[in-house]
Amino acid sequence: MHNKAARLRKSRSPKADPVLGERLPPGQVLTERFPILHEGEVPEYDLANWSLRLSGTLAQPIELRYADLQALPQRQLRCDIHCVTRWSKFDTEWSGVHLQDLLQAFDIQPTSAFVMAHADPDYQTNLRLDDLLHPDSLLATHYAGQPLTAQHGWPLRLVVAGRYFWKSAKWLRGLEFVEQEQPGFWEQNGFHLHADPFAEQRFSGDELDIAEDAWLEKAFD
Ligand SMILES: Nc1nc2c(c(=O)[nH]1)N[C@H]1C(S)=C(S)[C@@H](COP(=O)(O)O)O[C@H]1N2
Ligand SMILES: [Mo]
Repeated sequence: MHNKAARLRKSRSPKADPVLGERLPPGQVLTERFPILHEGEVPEYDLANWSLRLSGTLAQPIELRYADLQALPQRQLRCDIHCVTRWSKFDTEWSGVHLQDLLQAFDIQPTSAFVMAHADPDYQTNLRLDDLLHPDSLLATHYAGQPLTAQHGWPLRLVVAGRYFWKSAKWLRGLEFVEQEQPGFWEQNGFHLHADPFAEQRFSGDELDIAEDAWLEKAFD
């Protein structure tokens, strides 16, 4: 059913761009547009009923409301994003909350090294806690100065700029702190557990090959 990894493997890798050099990870193509990619339908929310649940290896689970996030320091992040289907976009501008600020404000001390991000509709992705605490990661509520659009993850999404963009779960609903790393949705379907774009960690196997234009068939802003 989810043979995306198998399909992407089959195609050629674009050549490195001599001008963009080190900034564009190997095998990526730059786009000015903002592709929209996800499985399933865009969820609809009433913020009155929305919450973000932190659970797992914590002293106790906690449910945060949107207002709790708004009360935290609002941080900016300017970063490049890289999708495993080969598009990259430079200088994206997000704002929202750093996990570190959130943990501090609620006196949460995780005792385990991994996190499963839980998102709607039925989407999970595994991360290292260190990846989420990285300065290039954010719990984002805004893009380019505006609240996220529904399609890009309103009201809350992860941005984990140092990993392929499937790790940046849209419609984030929970962070589960776990002792053992478990594969999330795409990680169970042939994609790499850690997804470093500069190391070209696309697949859980070893070969790399993704159609350079497959992403152009998708929706854009
Ligand atoms: N909840 C959820 N988040 C998701 C996905 C998804 O299917 N569901 N797809 C991921 C993938 S593969 C990509 S490339 C990015 C796309 O984000 P964008 O639509 O804002 O470009 O969202 C990621 N986050
Ligand atoms: Mo993606």
